[in-house]
Amino acid sequence: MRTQVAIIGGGPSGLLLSQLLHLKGIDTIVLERQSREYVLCRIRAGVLEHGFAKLMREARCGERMDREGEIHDGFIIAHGGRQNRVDLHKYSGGSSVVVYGQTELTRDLYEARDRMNGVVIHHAEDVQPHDLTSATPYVTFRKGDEVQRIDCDFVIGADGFHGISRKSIPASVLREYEKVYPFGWLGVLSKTKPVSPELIYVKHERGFALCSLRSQVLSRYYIQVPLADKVEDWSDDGFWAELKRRLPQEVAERLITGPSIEKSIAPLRSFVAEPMRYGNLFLAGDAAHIVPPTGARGLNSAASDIYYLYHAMLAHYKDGDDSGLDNYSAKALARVWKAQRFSWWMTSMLHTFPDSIPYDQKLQQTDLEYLFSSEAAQSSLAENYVGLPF
Ligand code: RFL
Ligand code: PHB
Repeated sequence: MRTQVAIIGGGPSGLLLSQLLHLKGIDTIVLERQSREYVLCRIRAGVLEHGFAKLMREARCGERMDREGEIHDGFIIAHGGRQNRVDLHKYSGGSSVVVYGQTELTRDLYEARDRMNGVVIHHAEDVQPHDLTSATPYVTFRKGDEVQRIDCDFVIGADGFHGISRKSIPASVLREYEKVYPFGWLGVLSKTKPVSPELIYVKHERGFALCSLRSQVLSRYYIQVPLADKVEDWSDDGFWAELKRRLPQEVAERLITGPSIEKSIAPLRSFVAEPMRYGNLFLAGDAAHIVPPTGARGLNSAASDIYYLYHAMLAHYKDGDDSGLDNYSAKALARVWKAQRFSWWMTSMLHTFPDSIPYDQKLQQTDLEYLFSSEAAQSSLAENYVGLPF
């Protein structure tokens, strides 16, 4: 097989790039290890920044998002018996975010790829890129008993944090920066009316909690749990009881509970791999960087990588201009590190750290007091939450 751009990973990053390039006449093949059903069962992000929504529309995948997604102009931070609203619209110069699930967005991308006869190969095992520093790279994979080969101009590593693309960059070239947090998030999805029309981030001494949503009939809640906890340790009743303990009383009183339709634990981690290019391999999304979900930046950072890559590929194929490809890593990383900083800050301010000393706790309180006493601080939060410009 031959294609112009071989994309490893059929998550949102890989599919979005494939779709955007296809619309400009650039040929791609996407290799995905899992089945489509498996990819669509992973419940992850819920908050999309404005720039991402725009990119979805450009990819002609924005119709359902615009119909069913909710525009949010603000969110609440509950702390120390108070509930403060962050007015995103006011403090970001009129911007907002879209609440629309990653699952739905990925489904829209798959459907668009189907409509255009895009090639997505599922159950691709043992995917391996080769000759990445040559002008003729290729990717091999096994489907059933048969080993196949795709010759290409470029390989895109969009295969998430546990993928193989990053690992094909030699250790002498790759630098990795990592911070592991001593807790995870236990998330529950339930077919219940959300407790609040806007997201509520809760700082509580028993641990962080988040009330989020997917629609007016589908709620998503999270609580901070110790790293050692297993999903099996948490019954639905146990989860709701703990969530209620952490919510402000009047919010807990109106919380509607129900059976969980999904329950999972995600450990919190910050990670960046540099550079994001090696020869003709380009990393994008979680393959190159991950953040703790507190700032809702993960998928949004993937989107800006895809935006830069898409334009770099266009310039290469249409104008013979390689400057975008040459600058890709530096440009993407500059924005990635800002998302890292913001996610680390939100995480540090809102979680309970098992090893914190009273001094640290005072600083956390002061951070929040300063935030809600300073318009400049709220502007900084809002500007980062709605997404820095691409
Ligand atoms: P993905 O989604 O991990 O997709 C990678 C795909 O590659 C496949 N793959 C392989 N394919 C072939 N060969 C191999 N060897 C392969 N290895 C892996 C995988 O099967 C998979 O299908 O990465 P991508 O596309 O870069 O997308 C990144 C996002 O998924 C991620 O950043 C977000 O979900 C993070 N995130 C959030 N981001 C936001 O912007 N806003 C949010 O509100 C938000 N909330 C969240 C989140 C992540 C969470 N978890 C579970 C970590 C909430 C949570 C709880
Ligand atoms: C979610 O709805 O899954 C969600 C929302 C905001 C976050 C993280 C996750 O910061």
